[in-house]
Amino acid sequence: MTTFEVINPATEEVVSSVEPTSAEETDAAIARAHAAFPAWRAVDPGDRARLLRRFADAVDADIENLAALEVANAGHTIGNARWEAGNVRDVLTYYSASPERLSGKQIPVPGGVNMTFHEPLGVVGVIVPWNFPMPIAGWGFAPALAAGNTVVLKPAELTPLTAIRLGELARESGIPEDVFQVLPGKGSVVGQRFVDHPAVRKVVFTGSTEVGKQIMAGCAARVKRVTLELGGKNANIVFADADLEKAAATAPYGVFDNAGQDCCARSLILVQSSVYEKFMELLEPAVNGVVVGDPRLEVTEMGPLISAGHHAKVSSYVDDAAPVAFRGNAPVGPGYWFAPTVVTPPDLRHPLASDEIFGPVVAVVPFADETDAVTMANHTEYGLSGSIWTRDVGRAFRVARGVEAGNLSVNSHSSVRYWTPFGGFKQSGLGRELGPDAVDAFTETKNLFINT
Ligand code: TAP
Repeated sequence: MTTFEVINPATEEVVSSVEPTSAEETDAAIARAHAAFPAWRAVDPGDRARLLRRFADAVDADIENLAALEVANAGHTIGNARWEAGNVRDVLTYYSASPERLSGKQIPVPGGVNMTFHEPLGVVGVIVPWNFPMPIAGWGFAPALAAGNTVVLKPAELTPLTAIRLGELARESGIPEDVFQVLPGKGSVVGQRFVDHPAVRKVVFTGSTEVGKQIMAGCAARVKRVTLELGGKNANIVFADADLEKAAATAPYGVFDNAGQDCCARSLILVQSSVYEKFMELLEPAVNGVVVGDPRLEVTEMGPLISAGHHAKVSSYVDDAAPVAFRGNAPVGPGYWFAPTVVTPPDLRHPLASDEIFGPVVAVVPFADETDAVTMANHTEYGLSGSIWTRDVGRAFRVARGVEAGNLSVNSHSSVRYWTPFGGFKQSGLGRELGPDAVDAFTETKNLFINT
């Protein structure tokens, strides 16, 4: 089978070539994972916990190497790539506590004793996109393995290198080869087999809403469990009473981080009309200050877009007719560079205000009052995350309760903390990853009654 080339998006050079997994090889890997399941679920909880901690330690010892791979493969800045590898370590460590805490309940019933068990599902298929190849993989495989499932993992075709390395590190840590397998290849081949193969009991998918819908439909045909993390068009709501300097200084990092290729990117800034002009004055130097360039350099804050195709898609939004307010800087020459761009569409029906562009393009739109802000933030069918900037605590709570999104932050742009649940409302997905309850998504509750 012909290999596919892995391209460095900052240089357009070939980094490596990878052999894609065929449909037959995928089926064989799923069969091995299915055969490995009884022994893996029978591993003593303490031993399974120790194996996951060893895996976490191996990731920790390999952080510089994993980060360098991600810089070369995905164009992530070295600072971000180190954080991403560290996140896999932390998520593995966090869920290494789970095998010893998978306790059920004893429920009082008449006539006997009743207890519940949390049983693993079997083979779990994890399908990962190219925007955060390491963390998104870890959010799926760590709780799945902790609960006693075996895992087949498909990285995105554009970014397979860190997933392949994580597979090696798992084996070096003593996780049996068939318990955690990494299968690079096409979504339409490998990913589709995860959906269609009856031995795969659950699919965890992160990616576009369009493919997510296909996966959900395919899983429905087999009543297969599914977790979906899909797109977002997230509002950053700035009220007149906010610390405007701070809101404007941090707004670029809420959307341009990872070159805007982030389902949590705050790509719609809603600003109360009374401070709109002031906010725009403050935003311009902040956007100009974003350091875009060689992702290997410690000072760099934003790298390139992932591919030529994606560059063309993002560029199509910023044509000559686009209402561009101002743009930051970007290198010229080889690499899929795109300057941070601020646009001012006339209303929320404009594609710049409603589409998930998944690039460094942010729309700024004024609003009148609190009710207006909530209505505007909810105009989209997405509902993943968002920010609220205000000094009024009551308003912060009212608006946070009113916005239909899974992850909100007040006076901050952060969405992901591995201790807390992450996921979307509406078409942003189904189910939650991370946090104390994520392991539940990888188990079935069994009820047992004993007649006494
Ligand atoms: P998708 O096509 O959704 O790809 C995501 C993952 O699903 C990849 O591993 C892909 O494999 C796989 N896949 C594709 N078709 C599949 C199928 N029929 N069955 C099973 N798996 C399949 O996303 P993309 O093309 O990379 O990006 C397109 C747009 O999606 C972006 O512009 C952005 O708007 C959105 N996106 C959102 C997210 C998040 S975090 N929500 C992440 C990435 C992209 P291949 O690599 O072989 O295609």
